[in-house]
Amino acid sequence: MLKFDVLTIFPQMFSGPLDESILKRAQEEELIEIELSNIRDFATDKHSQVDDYSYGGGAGMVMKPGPIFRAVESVNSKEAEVILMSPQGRVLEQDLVCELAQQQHLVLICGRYEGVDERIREELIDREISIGDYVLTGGELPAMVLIDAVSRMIPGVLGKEESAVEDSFYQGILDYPHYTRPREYQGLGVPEVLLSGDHQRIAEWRRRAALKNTLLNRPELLAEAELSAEDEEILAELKQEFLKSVEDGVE
Ligand code: 4HQ
Repeated sequence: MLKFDVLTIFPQMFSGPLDESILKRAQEEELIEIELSNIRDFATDKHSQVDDYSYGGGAGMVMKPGPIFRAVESVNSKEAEVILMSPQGRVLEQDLVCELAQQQHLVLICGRYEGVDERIREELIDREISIGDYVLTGGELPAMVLIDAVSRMIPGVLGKEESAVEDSFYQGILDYPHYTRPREYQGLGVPEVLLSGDHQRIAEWRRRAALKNTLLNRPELLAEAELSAEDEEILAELKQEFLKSVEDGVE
């Protein structure tokens, strides 16, 4: 069981995305637990203030240390990893997702405004994670993205039909194309091999298609991917085919 504690001033944002489909079932089956705490509940003044002006001036509002320190203390757990969602963090990729899925307790802090008081970072945060190089209005959507990606790596969360072993990035390459019924749609067919029932040939076609997809769309992934000697051969062939098609002026 992996517990997520989420600290946010907008806990209502989380109902919806986490309460449908796979994550709903994962919570019902107690494979994961998601507890939302409102940082505002840990404010002590009569206006329940959670932000204040930036020292130095002119830089917008900053989240005050007090409410967040007390919110973290309230979920206190010695083994918990305390994570701040922030564009300054390590970018979330599948290897980090798998590492987080090994943990027992993750505390996710969602900042708003210009960010959090630096003393929160110095004293409370074990790691900072970004979901990508763009600026959002708060850490709530990043926390939901992290919870979704991490939860689906926990054994039992995905059924065998949707197993994580098969999907994109599992071996560091992109997915192969998928087809379903009808067999012909608006004159467009399905590759014959997929209808053949020959599982060996189907597996070979899919591997080749996944490698081609990666070579054409995200070639930089291939340097880090887990590739077999056979994969390397297929890639060499695909590059040859590509060079030939350029010479012939096809692409
Ligand atoms: N923000 N990945 C600013 C992000 C972000 C991201 C979160 C915006 C925190 C204060 N977080 N706040 N990208 O853009 O994680």
